[in-house]
Amino acid sequence: MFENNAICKLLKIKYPIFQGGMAWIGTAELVSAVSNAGGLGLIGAGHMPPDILKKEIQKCKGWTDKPFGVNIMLMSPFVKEVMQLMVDERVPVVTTGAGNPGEYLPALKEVGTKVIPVVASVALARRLAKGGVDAVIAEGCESGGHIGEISTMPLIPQVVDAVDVPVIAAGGFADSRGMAAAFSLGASAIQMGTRFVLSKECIAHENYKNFVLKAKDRSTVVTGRSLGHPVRVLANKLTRTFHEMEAAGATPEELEKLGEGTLHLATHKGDVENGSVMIGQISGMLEDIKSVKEIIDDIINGLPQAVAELQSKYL
Ligand code: TUI
Repeated sequence: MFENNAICKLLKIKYPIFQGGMAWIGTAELVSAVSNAGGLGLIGAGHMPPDILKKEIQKCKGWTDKPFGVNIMLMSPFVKEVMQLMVDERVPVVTTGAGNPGEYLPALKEVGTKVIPVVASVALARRLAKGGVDAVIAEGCESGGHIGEISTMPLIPQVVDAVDVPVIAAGGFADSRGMAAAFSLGASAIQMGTRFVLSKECIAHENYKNFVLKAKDRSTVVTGRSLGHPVRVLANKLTRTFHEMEAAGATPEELEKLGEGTLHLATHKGDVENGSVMIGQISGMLEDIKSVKEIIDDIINGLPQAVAELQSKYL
């Protein structure tokens, strides 16, 4: 299985499943569990300072002998030092969010690190593929956290047609049916964040997990469109205040200030009313907390049935 899968071959992993690199909760506990289960775990570096990130990398190296990666937010104030750390630590895979990692490519390639940016548009996918990245993650706006404006279904085939590197599909995936759909759109792998939040190994506060378990199909909202950086979160007191202030003509500075520190408040303090509960739209489908290994095994084991059901619709 997956012997000819472009992503499994490129990264030397068993299954073409990435764990989205989530800030604060994409820690060594989750990352090593995903890599040990045959997928690719990714530390969510967010705005983490390099000394803390280094400790997280060292934990991963101790807890798994499989490939893992780091997801780097290009807007982080520490981005230059963090990229140097990737080189020094010979991290196998770097994924990037919110920008163009082009200037860091030569140094990373030099040490054999695979560079895989997250893109939310065809134009950026094309530009980065020409610039020499190893693959691209095309992320639809069904995802949680910072998002683009195009949903997964139209984004994936357009990116697949535009680039000649493998494509990982992200945004709305959580089961075997989704994986079969990603393959049929031309992607070689899926990335999941939301599904792995509801895992035993994820260190998110239990209030966060319980709030996500209660989510229905329409429970998420998008804040920050007027600021030019849309963010998908579960609707709560914070999002209602945000939208009221926005409608009342609050300045971008006032709105930015409202969001400061709110992700940590939700993930670690468990304040799911005043905190930012970033999660994808597929949360509405999820009803259980499983181990990472169960999550991955269930998707892989369910794949033949999902494909058989596809065929039953037309054969
Ligand atoms: O990065 C994400 N999602 C994230 S990062 C994050 S961390 C955070 N921490 C504290 C407060 C707020 C956030 C939470 N969620 N996804 C990857 C992603 N990248 N989605 C969209 C993009 C993107 C957007 C614009 C990539 C490139 C880009 O380039 C601009 C352009 O010119 O097209």
